[in-house]
Amino acid sequence: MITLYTWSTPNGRKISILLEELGLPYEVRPVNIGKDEQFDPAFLAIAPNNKIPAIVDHDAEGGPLSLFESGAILTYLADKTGRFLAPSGPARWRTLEWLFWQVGGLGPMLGQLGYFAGRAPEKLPLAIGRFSDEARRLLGVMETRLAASPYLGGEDYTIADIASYAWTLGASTLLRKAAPEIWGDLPAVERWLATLGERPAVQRGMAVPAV
Ligand SMILES: N[C@@H](CCC(=O)N[C@@H](CS)C(=O)NCC(=O)O)C(=O)O
Repeated sequence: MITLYTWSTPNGRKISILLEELGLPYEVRPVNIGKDEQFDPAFLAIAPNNKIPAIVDHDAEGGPLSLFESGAILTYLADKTGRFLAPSGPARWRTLEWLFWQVGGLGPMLGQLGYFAGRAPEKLPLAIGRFSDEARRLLGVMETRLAASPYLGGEDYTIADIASYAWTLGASTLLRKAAPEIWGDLPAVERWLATLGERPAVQRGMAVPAV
């Protein structure tokens, strides 16, 4: 059994989508970050960076294993099951480069844009301009990649796609409303979003946590 600590955000949904794809049994522990539950000492013992997602795999080799950081969790679950990440060779590294691109680039830039263009009490044009330029650039990089291959890692659907789905969907809807300039001509990204959005496991994972 796996315990998933999560909330209704794109980073949390990466893990629920993968768990649904894998069909692994898991229980959900919602961590309401709007109520500062991420600072609860019991959660910090598992996730010292006070951010969701985190997991505990109670059946890990050698005893229960806790993990935080979505990229580490996705890689761990993919390796544990032998699915959605090649075990070796170029296909593995293509997937991991796009996974790291998402975790270090797309996610943080869209997250900052969401704050400055949406939730911030004061609208700062310099910050909004900086992060919308980066968002537009990153979506353009994604468009170039997906115009050349069906999935981010190449021919197959992998954890790189799973990591990017909820963030890109958010960029195409809520963020695009707040900062329309980020969404240019992106037909390959739109095709990819539609393909992933049709997967039942993606739909189920996007509904976690049920709060
Ligand atoms: N690099 C982390 C980012 C996780 C993250 O930013 N989580 C947000 C929700 S999407 C969070 O828990 N924020 C709470 C806080 O910052 O206190 C990962 O990929 O797991």
